[in-house]
Amino acid sequence: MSSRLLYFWFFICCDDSPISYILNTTGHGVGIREVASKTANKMPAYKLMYFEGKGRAEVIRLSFAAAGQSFEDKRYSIEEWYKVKPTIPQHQLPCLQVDGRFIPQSGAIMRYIAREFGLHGDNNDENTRVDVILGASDDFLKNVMSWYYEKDETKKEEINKNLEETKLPQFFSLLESILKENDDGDGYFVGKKISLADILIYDITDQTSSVAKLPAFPPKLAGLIDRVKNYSKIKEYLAKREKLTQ
Ligand SMILES: N[C@@H](CCC(=O)N[C@@H](CS)C(=O)NCC(=O)O)C(=O)O
Repeated sequence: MSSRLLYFWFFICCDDSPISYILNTTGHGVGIREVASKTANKMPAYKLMYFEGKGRAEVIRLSFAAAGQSFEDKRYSIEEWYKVKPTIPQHQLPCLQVDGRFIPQSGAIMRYIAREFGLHGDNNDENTRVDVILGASDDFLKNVMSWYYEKDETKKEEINKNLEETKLPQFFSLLESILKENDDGDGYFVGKKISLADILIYDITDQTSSVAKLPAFPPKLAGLIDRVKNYSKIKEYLAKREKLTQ
């Protein structure tokens, strides 16, 4: 397997539980509100732990970038990882440390950051719209995951064909119709500003393009992808990230 694929993904949104927990080092749950109140008067120190590569961490890095929030971007080598793994809650990455407390699960982390920095919509309807897009993305990503984990080359090719000819066009057309419901598709997925939904869709199309030939974007989706890439803080981040393994 190429190193490009070794670090490929994934993702995402596996956290369907209604409550996300911040864990302390011994793994006990601590409610998000408790942490928020403890840190209300100062900006917490963020440390995102993952591997070299985009994978499940990139949407979180992009969200920090969009928010203009600095964070420590800790990238473990495989050797380093096996040394620290027993100390990390749930023994998987990504994991975010917020003032020393741990948040495991990429879905929980991305939502936590989005809520902290106004990237999860401004009211219940908008929060829900973001969640609908996260859910649809999760459904789509199952196809990519099945390709990723398939060992039989013939079956892998079939999955890839199905991805390129059916699943990707279906996903893009769904996104196009959701986009059109807001500002006639000429703005963002939700409300009047960028949100986690836009950032995630940009990241999924970017990462999927390294394993499948993407069909042409429908017009409104093409515009959205362009807006995200050119969102000034994201543009700045993208200009610096080419060192990442893809
Ligand atoms: N549901 C978890 C899955 C995390 C996961 O599978 N992480 C992989 C990397 S993408 C990992 O930590 N692999 C190393 C290991 O399990 O030792 C999430 O979304 O964060």
